[in-house]
Amino acid sequence: MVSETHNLTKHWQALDAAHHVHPFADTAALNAEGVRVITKADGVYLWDSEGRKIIDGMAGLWCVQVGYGNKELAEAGCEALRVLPYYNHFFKTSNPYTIDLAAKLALLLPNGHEHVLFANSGSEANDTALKLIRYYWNLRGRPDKKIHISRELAYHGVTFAAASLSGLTPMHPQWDLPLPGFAKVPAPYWFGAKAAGYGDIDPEEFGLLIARQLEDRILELGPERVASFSAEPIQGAGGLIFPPATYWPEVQNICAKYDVLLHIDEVITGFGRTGEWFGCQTYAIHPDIISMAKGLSSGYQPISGVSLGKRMADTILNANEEMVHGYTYSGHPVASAVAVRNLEVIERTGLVPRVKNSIGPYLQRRLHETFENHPLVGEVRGHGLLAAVELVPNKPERSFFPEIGRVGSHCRNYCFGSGLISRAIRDTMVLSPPLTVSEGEIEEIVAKLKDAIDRTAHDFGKM
Ligand code: PXG
Repeated sequence: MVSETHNLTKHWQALDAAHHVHPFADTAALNAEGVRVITKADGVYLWDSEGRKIIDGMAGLWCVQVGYGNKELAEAGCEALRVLPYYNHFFKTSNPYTIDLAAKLALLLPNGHEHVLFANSGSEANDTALKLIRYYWNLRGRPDKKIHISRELAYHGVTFAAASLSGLTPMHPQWDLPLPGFAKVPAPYWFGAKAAGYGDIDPEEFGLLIARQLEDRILELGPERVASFSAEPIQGAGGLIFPPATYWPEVQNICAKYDVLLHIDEVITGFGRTGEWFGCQTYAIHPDIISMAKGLSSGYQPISGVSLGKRMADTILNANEEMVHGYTYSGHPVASAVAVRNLEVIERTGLVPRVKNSIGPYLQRRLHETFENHPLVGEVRGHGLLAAVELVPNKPERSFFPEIGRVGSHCRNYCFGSGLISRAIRDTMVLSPPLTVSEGEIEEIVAKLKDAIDRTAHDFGKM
């Protein structure tokens, strides 16, 4: 007998296939397979329309810091919906929710970042950041400084500018990107160094070498033409790339030497993910401009922001002319109210020190214990509640599988089948659970991932 839930799933799958276009999807293939319909969520768990319980090792898309089902955030949103469901900031107006959020962020942000502009997504934040960088150089009488440098394997979003800034090359050809004026330098991906021909270099030396390629690129392009360098403190969607300790200090020296603005994308690393409020604090980075999104509202509402360091704020905010930029929903009152409450919850419940001192180290230790000597695993790496398990054919060689992504997606399918969401980036299994995850839930995640990696190893003749 076909159950009622099953019929409902089929109904939703058919309607979804008929009318809904999915992001980052092969539509025909997805429709043939049928989507998974997620119907509710609580804590670190999701449920699908078949009633299956799934543990979310990715906090949605790296964003649900406080876990699902937080009633305080829901109440803050409901209250704002009742009191002030919408108003804008264009007509010389503001609202208490957005004012509170900007003031709260000014207290949390590093290095004198006291001013924030709001947008609705990480991509919009990065578009905004690049516009502000151009505006800054125009105001400073340096209109030739127009080239934006970023890194290979970077992910900064999908709008024209953010996709151009991104260094994941499959993101470009469908849309004739990157736009002119975008240049790339290599990522400090030490695990891939041997395969890329750098030999048996140690991480510290590799960090310096890669940083100095930024200098070479700036000199090649002409420092007088380079506006900015954009980077995530830790590269997220590019495969969780943790820079060697030597990398960031050298990059900062180079940016200062050639008067290149440093734009830091904290969309994944912000709001406690690395055990500090911002990844900049983890790596002692002093950015001129910061993009943030995701964990700002724990993903409960679409909201993002760009903060200005002193140098940019002093110039842009004293331009004595209208800054011709802003969105209908910049600083939306409901999203702002939810974000303020989210920051309060993160602070009150001590989630940031929890990631730094207890639950982050617990996740890292359990992954190392479980996978360090696994025949399919080349490296376990992580920081805070970000972790990656790199699947390789030969650990000492640090080489990759010939058909990149096949083993990873095979393993990812086993994870999904057993009720764990883990992301496969190329052949690297990635975890980024909610900051509220318990030790018991980490045990469940690790056990399910181990089962999936064991089965994958077996299928590919490694066990
Ligand atoms: N910067 C970074 C560092 C990101 O990770 C964006 C900007 C863009 O944000 P929006 O809100 O425009 O999506 C992101 C987004 C994945 C995945 O599968 C990662 C992201 C988005 C979608 C999927 O890892 N990161």
